[in-house]
Amino acid sequence: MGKSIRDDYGAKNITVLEGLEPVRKRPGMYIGDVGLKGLNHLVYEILDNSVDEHLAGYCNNIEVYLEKDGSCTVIDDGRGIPVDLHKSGIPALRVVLTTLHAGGKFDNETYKTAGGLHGVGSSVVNALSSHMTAEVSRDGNVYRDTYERGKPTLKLVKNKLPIVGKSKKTGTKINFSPDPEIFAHTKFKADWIKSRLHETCYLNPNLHIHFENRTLTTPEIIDYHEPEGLVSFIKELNHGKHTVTKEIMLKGTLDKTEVEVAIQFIDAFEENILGFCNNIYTQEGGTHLVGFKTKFTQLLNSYARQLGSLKEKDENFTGPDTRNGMTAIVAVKYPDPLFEGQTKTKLASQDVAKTVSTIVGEQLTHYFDRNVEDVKAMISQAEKSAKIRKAEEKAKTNLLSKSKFSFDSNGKLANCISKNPEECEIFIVEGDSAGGSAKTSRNRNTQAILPLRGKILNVEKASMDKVLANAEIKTMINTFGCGFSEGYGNDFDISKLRYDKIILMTDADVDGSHIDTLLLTFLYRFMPDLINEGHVYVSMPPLFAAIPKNKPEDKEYLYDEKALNDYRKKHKEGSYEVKRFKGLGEMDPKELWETTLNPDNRVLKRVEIEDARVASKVTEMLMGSEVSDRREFIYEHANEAVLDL
Ligand code: 0RA
Repeated sequence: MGKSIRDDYGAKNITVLEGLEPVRKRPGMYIGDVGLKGLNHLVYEILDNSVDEHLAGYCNNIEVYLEKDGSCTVIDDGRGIPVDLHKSGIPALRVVLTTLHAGGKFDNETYKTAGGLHGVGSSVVNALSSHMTAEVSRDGNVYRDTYERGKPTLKLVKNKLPIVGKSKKTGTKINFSPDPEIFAHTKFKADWIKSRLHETCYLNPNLHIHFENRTLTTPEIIDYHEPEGLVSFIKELNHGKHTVTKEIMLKGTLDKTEVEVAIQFIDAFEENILGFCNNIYTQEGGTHLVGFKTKFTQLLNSYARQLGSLKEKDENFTGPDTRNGMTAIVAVKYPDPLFEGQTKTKLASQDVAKTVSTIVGEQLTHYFDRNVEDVKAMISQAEKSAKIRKAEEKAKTNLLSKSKFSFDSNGKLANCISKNPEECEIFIVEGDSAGGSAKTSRNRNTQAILPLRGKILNVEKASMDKVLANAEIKTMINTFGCGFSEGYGNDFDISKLRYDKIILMTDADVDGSHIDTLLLTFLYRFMPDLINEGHVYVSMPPLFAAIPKNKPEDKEYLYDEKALNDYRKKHKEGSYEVKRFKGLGEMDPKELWETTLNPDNRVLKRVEIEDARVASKVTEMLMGSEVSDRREFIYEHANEAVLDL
């Protein structure tokens, strides 16, 4: 197999054949999970192939349709996936879509900067789709192939794909329907997809993406195109915030690595840095961010000394100090990236750190020398941070030294006997009365109960020392065992987590949801990895029990109105009694065990965060001090809760 770039790329460069059975057997291995996140991932996999074709210089327009029938269509105007015969005697298109690792991307020269993660993309999507249709326009013809659950459904005549039309253009069109045998829910999350498309356009200023959500009664149509690239991205991220510097753009290429950085400071105590490698969002960060942060801290400290803001006796600003109020995007394009971490979204290539650091060092020095007022604004942000950091370090030392001796001082926690985190669960229960029932009926060996009295503090609105002084929050931090990370310093260590599942157990009413939201806000801000790594659940207690009058032991628990209606249809009116649970407190210990605690019957919702950036924005919007957008958001999303049965 040649390594040179050839225009007649054809079928020769596509090798390595493996069937798709492993994908259906263990879908999680290939797309992360089979929840909403994995489902949307299917779209990204297909999209990324078209974006790679853009990176290779051949495609400028992509169309994405969420179809009425629940399928998704992605169309691009690239060269079209090759259709000529592969050495196995099968058309290349079919090889690409039915075998793992095929796709031509392992040939580095062909796709100079293809994302390392997404090499297996379209065949994985095919395997997990009940139906897929691929149409390729090439050489004047339109070719088609169709599949069910990854298996071709068309019989080839003389090893050739059917020609279903003529076209002067080239390109690829893929339509697929996620398989309900694999995915519990098959409705794509339009908001996530839209934000991904927008982001893709910010990162690729020459790309146009046309989006239509045809599942709506009035289809939503959006054309994404961001010719100004990262500058516009930064402006969007900081939209509505009080900015204190200009948008700063740094750009350069070194050792085959293309680096682009955008920075702007706002007057707020937050840091928002997004990293990308080859268009892939690196959720877990990595070497590109390390290189950027290290150099930035070093430079700002050196200017602070030059300008006299730091005196000889003063300590340097810490890294987090220098990033107080920073919004930044660090995007690298790099031929052969290495990823690691829990979700393989941490860039590990060592030389990237140095490259980014060199380019940022050169260009930021140039910028700082010419924009002293921006440097001063950054230093003032760092000074505010340093001041608060020192106050909070004190508050934290107090908390930690006290807590060692006064573990759960008010004695509300009923811990479990087992010390093996893998089998332990903790229920955070609303109200002392439900807490009492739960303590009686739980499995003492593996289930811990922590009752909460009243509402917990909204951490989004409170200052750090208030948060750390809050009794419920202190108890949670101490009980979970893994510390926390927030703003300054990071004591969080997930390996110390004492429970595999943290289950929020609140009433199925507005107050209950509010408590859930407050708790989730706390967990999201202080222990985000508990959510990222799937340890946080919300329990779903039933709303009703239907009790047959002549056979009360056949009692059925019904989790929502629909289940009650279904029950009513199936049973004679008057033959049963319906009991409505107004809250957990109304259940006796036996009922609570059967419906909410017993792992064999209970229904849990796993809390997932597809996209930390969206989540952070939403948390801020819902829980912060700004009231305006909240009501609209709540109405818009009220029906979107997803059950993880
Ligand atoms: C392999 C080789 C060539 C193009 C592609 C793959 C290709 C794949 C996808 C997936 C979605 N859209 C795509 N567009 C192109 C090059 C073929 C040639 O040399 O003409």
